[in-house]
Amino acid sequence: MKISDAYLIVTSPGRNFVTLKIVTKSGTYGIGDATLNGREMAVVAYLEEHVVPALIGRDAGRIEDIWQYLYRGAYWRRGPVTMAAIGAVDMALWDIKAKAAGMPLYQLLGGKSRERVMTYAHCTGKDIDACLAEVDAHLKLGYRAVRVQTGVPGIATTYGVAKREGERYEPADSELPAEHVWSTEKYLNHVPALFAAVRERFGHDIHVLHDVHHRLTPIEAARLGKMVEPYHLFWLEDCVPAENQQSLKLIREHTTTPLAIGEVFNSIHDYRELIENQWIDYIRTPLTHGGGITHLRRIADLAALYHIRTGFHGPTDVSPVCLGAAVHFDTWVPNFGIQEHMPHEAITDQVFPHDYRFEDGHFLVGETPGHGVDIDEELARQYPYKRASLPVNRLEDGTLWHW
Ligand code: CS2
Ligand code: MG
Repeated sequence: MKISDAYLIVTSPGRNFVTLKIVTKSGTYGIGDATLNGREMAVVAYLEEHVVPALIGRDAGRIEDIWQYLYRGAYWRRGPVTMAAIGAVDMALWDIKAKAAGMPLYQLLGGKSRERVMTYAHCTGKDIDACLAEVDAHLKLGYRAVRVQTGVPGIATTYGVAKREGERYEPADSELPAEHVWSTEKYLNHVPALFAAVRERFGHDIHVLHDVHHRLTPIEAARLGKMVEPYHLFWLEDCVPAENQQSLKLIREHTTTPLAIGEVFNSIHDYRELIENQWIDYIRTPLTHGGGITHLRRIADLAALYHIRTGFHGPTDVSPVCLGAAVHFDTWVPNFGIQEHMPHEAITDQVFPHDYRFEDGHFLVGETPGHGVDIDEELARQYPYKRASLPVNRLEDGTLWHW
């Protein structure tokens, strides 16, 4: 299974995606997602300049050795660009190995631990009523878990809420970062009423999630966690930036609201203190950004020792390739929690044909050998890359804040 070719496909069917294709001498190929939202071309350059030339001629079956070669061997370790590049290689190699074995990927990982993968949907609205209507619509689609976000009175733009009716809040559409305004005070005064309204209208049987997008200080996050305890969230996500892992200790000491973190993490070392001290409940890193299946498996196994479960990031900037591989991982991993599901646009799904299915609020894994996702390269060529940026965030006085 010698690697004879490897190349990048950059396409923008609705938004930018970077895909690595690795081809072996026998003709068997695998694909991996290398998309890093707003930094796509940095990963392309890393792969094309430093990784692809070193892959040619290697045995595609030596997944572990190639992972170590790209991680330890590189001297410059970790970071989102490096780990997304390694993640794409790893995903493509697991795809090749599973195809060569004639098995769907989940079989190679150890087989099914469950029949279906619970997902959560995004429900956002400019105000509480609009958000409740979204929850209603998603429950009718079969979802059992909903992430709720609303506009905050007095703030023009809020994370998770689209600018105009009928629009998605993602993708980032401006070439340079748009500027958003944030007020922690206004947000904290408003947000508990959202959860109260959801519980009052829909009762206590559904799972309710919320994303703070790193905007609070530890003591503010502790206050929020405590205030919303009566509404028993499934999780409170990214309530603080976690460069300082000890922040989560402070929050944990004040509240029983479950905490999820890690969509911007890329290494087991970003999690180590959080996991070993049981300061969190869910790990969020998607396969692409965390160095692929090989590395995420290690993080999930460490987490399992401490009753911590997976809740992988699955917004539209995680391509169907990563999502498809995640559905296999989720089907196997013993300490699965939930999978984020933000449906891709129809044209994205056409460029990336796949065999995972969505039914009744759950993903169902496919039986095609490999991870079950392919790329239509001819169609992909019709959607050229366009530079796009995520926004930045400022406080009302102009101070640059966390986005
Ligand atoms: C979000 C993402 O899905 C989530 O939880 O935090 O939409 C995030 O903003 C984007 O993936 C950034 O690339
Ligand atoms: Mg998030």
